[in-house]
Amino acid sequence: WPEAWYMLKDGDYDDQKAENRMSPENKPCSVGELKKLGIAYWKMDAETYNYPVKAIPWDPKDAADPKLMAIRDDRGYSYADIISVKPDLLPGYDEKIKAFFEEHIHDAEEIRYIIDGSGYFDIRDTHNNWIRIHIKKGDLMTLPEGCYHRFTCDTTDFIQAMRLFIGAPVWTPFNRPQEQHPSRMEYVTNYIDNV
Ligand code: KMT
Ligand code: NI
Repeated sequence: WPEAWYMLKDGDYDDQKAENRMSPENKPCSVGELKKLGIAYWKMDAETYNYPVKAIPWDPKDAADPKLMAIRDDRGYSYADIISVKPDLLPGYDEKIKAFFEEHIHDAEEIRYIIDGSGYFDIRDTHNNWIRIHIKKGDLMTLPEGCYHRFTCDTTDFIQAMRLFIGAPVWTPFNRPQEQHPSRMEYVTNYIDNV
């Protein structure tokens, strides 16, 4: 699992790409806590298998990695493409990085397999605190539908991720507040109220 920690409150840090750990003492977030919030994780072999970065959308049936194919079949993923987030690779980098960092939900699972680089996914715990998850090459992570989250590059300013999806991809973010959104209500029922 990736390293995760509770982060400083918004307004108490200047740089979204910094670790922004609690101080003076780091407050780690355990794998158990992440699982309770609905996060799923697989460690993948991103060294052996290479993916066609330019071919977008790319069909996950072309995956040579048997572990990836098993996850795809088990969870019904039928679409994949690759996004490169880097100032000179992603058109409109500054605006996109800003949009990724707006707190939002989706009406579907968010599935990211990091094939190169690293970055941070922040998710809310049950008390509305931010947990910062440092994902890097070889991490495949899913966030459930309706889970408030945001993304930023880290100080390396580079991440390349395979985005998987069930059916035709819809990446629409619904920015907070979304308390009446069916996906949010479902998430609250399953992961917040039930603890
Ligand atoms: C997202 O949904 O925030 C992204 O796709 C960001 C890049 S993937 C690590
Ligand atoms: Ni998202």
